[in-house]
Amino acid sequence: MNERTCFKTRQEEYVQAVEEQLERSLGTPDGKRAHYGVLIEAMGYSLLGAGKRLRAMLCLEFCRLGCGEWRRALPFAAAVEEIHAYSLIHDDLPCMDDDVLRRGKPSCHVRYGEWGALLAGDALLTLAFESALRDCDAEAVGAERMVRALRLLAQSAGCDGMVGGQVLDLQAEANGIRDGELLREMHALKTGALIRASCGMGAILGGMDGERLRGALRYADEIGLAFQITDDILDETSTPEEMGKSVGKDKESGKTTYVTLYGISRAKEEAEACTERAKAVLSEMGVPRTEPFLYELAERIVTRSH
Ligand code: GRG
Repeated sequence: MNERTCFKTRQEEYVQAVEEQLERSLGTPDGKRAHYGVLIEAMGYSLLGAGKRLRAMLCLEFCRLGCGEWRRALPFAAAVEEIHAYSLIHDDLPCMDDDVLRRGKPSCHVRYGEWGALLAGDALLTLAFESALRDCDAEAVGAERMVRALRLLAQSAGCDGMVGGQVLDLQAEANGIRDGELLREMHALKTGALIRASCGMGAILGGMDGERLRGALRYADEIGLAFQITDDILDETSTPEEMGKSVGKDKESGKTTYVTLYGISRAKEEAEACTERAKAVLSEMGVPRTEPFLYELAERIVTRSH
């Protein structure tokens, strides 16, 4: 098997397992939710069967590298995808980015109305913690690791992470960011924090500590930045059909991005430099080339078309 086939096989295995876990976590075994079924429908609409599952794959792969038992991390990988789905629903609301297209279909509020989308997002955020605690194999994982993993997730999703980054973004839109450092800080929080939590949780659940855990977090920071720079480039160069969401909005609204600050070719160079640094971190951590998944994932983040 060559590296490409190897990657695809593992990717498919991870994505399928995550989809199944997400369906389980939304499930209604006792049927008690019938009277508010529309809420569950809206949550499923935005959560299931779509998205690249990048964050989940990072969590599973770091756990596998740590202990070989990637299925242990499944409830946590699903949790990070649930939080990611909530953030996309809320980000699309008229009071935020006001977007009508997400993952190739009408945004949640277009389909279920504003309060439906707001509550579906709220419920996904809380479901993340409920389902991770409910579905995790506490004996195999160990209480201490569970707590450390979920603490990292909560910190990364909240005011010192994704939500804080969203606030910086909205303020920047009003005031206009002109500074590369501030742009970097905003993205490290808004997009980077959940990617950091994904890698960090996987590493913790897989038993990594000290230098190896720090390595997982450094890898996350590099690919997180590469991911965001690439998103800015694709916003200029791609189409709504390819991306499954509106494009060109940054330019239209005069928003400062890596592309407006540095131009496309320097932005590309910067994203590629992040990828190289991410791969160097893996080498330092002792991840052998015979385990190519995370090396290849880092590359795919900058060569992706959506
Ligand atoms: C509303 C609290 C709150 C936060 C919103 C993540 C976010 C913060 C907003 C999304 C805005 C955006 C498009 C950011 C660019 C990077 C990004 C998160 C893209 C979407 O992630 P992908 O490409 O999506 O991994 P899929 O659909 O593949 O899961």
